[in-house]
Amino acid sequence: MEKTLFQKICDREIPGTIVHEDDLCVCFHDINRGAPMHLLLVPRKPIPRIAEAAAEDQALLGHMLLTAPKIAREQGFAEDGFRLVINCGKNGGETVPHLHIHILGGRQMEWPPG
Ligand code: IU
Repeated sequence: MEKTLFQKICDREIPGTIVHEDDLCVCFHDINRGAPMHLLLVPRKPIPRIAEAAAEDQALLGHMLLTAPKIAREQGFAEDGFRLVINCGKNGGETVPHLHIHILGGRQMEWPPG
C-alpha cells in the first residue's frame, strides 16, 4: 500500500522538521503554523483517523497522549499552557488522512474553535 504523506515524513523520504521520534510515534513542525508553536504528533502506524483506531491501538494512543506534553515541555512552551487537537473527518476539518495530534502553543488560545 502507498505510504501516507506523514509516513514519508516519519521515514525521512520527504523533508520535515522532526523534534521527537520513538518506536511508536514521530513529531514534527506543521508546515502551515496556526500558532507560534505548532507541532504534529503522528503514530508510525498509519491509522487514518481517530474514529478508525481499534482496541489494539489503546497503548499507542495512551503513549501519544503522554508524549505530547513531554514534547511541549522539551520544546519550551508548556509552562503557559498549550492545546492538543485531533480533527476527525469532514466536519472535524481533517485534511490529511493519517491520525495526528496538533500540539499548539505560544499564544493565548480562544474558545470555541472555528
Ligand atoms: P488536519 O487536522 O488534517 O487538518 O491537519 C493537517 C495538518 O497537516 C495541517 O495543519 C497542515 O498544515 C499540515 N501539513 C503539513 O504539516 N505538511 C504537509 O505537507 C501537509 C499538511 I499536505
